[in-house]
Amino acid sequence: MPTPSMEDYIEQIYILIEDKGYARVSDIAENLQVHPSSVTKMVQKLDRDQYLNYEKYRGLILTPKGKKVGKRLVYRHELLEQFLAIIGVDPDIIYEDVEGIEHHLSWDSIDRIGDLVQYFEEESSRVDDLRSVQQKNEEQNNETD
Ligand SMILES: [Mn+2]
Repeated sequence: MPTPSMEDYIEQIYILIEDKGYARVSDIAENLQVHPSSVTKMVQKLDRDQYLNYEKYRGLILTPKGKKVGKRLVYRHELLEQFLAIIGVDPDIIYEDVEGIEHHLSWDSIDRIGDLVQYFEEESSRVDDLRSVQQKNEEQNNETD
């Protein structure tokens, strides 16, 4: 797994606070599979950049700026999971794939993917049409194997 980015930290902190009401350094470290000292370092940087307020022994809270960014990052992650599910990606690899691509897309691309997800959700026959294309391709691949 590559080193988690600043965005991964903000995303995880946002999720932890949503779920439990607080985000501990040890929980962040576990979720991101990094050493607690890396978390402390990043949390100090995020504090300097005004995404959160961190006080040793008292924990951390997101600033309005941190909350806004966290919310957007979680939305982006969930949207990309929905997108990959709609286009038929194996559920077992969706999470890892989203982790791999989410930081590399512009917000323009994210919004256009949002349009596409909406397009499929508004009419479920559109998903069925896509599945029949996929089935045809699979049959062709089997023939040429
Ligand atoms: Mn993510």
